[in-house]
Amino acid sequence: MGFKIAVAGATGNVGREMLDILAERNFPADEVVPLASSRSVGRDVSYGDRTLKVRNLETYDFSGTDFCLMSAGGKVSEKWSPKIGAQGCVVIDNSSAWRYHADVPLVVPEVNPDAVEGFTKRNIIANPNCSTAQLVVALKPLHDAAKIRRVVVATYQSVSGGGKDAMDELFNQTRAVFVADPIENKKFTKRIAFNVIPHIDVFMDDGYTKEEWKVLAETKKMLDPKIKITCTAVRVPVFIGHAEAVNIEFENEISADEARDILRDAPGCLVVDKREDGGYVTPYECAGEDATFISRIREDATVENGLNIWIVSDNLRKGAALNAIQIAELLVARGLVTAKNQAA
Ligand code: 11C
Repeated sequence: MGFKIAVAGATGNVGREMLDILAERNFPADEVVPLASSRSVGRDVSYGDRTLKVRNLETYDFSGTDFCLMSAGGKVSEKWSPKIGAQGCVVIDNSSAWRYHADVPLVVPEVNPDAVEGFTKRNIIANPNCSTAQLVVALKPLHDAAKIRRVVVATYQSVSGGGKDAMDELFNQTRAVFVADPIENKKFTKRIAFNVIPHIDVFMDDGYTKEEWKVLAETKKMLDPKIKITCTAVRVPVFIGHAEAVNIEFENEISADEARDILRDAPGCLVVDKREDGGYVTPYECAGEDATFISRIREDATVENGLNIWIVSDNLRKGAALNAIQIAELLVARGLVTAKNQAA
């Protein structure tokens, strides 16, 4: 007998990806229940070759459900995740609501799998921000090999990170440019078509954006609080796939060739680094893929032990839905969650 798993926020970009990935990976589920706000109740969503009807998150009884994959935004998660957890259902939350709580594990299975053990306090495990997830998958094996001292990240983030409305805005503005219609900015503060915007999420008092702060705080929580890290997060007119240009300074010597070999063997990483025209991965090619792709690995001769790398991944998959499902798989593999209908 398998698990009963709810997907909250099932009509959103990440929720739909969660349903696809559950089916694709044959997650051992007897029942999958798509949930959303009352506005979306009754809508159809796909789960493999089946069509499921969306049910109401607010009236759903979680007591017989083993997992809730939550991708309904921070406010909904703040309100509902503790209630769902208290009903004995393990919440794997994709929002930023719980990531920074000391008693909530923040987990990327390739990076800090043992942290899942701490989920029982609240029955909540947090999924990182998409730009952090792909970053730590690549940094972890390099940190283990040569100890990272400092990281400087510039992100190039696709509009799907901002949800379906953001994708529609890029599409509509691009079309408007070609047919000479007026350009409307709703989701983004400036035009995104044929432009780049150095602003994701709200501004903080120190001049950084919350997106940049998340990369710092989450990398420290999952990888090592001693790592010095700074970030500039930029939105680019790409539908799916976040890219990152990353400069890394190490405590110990590490060559580009050594780094390439280490990353080739590292879980979740796929090195494509041919040093020729097209011998690297771009966001367009990573959409729909599970791997974190690493290209352009080269030494930075301006510091003692430095490397530059280029990281690309599908932000809706490794950055969100896939990571959440990998966490559920890890809990199952370690016997930390067993199916309620089996125990009965
Ligand atoms: C973006 N990274 O690309 C954001 C989306 O904290 O999970 C995810 C926000 C988060 O806009």
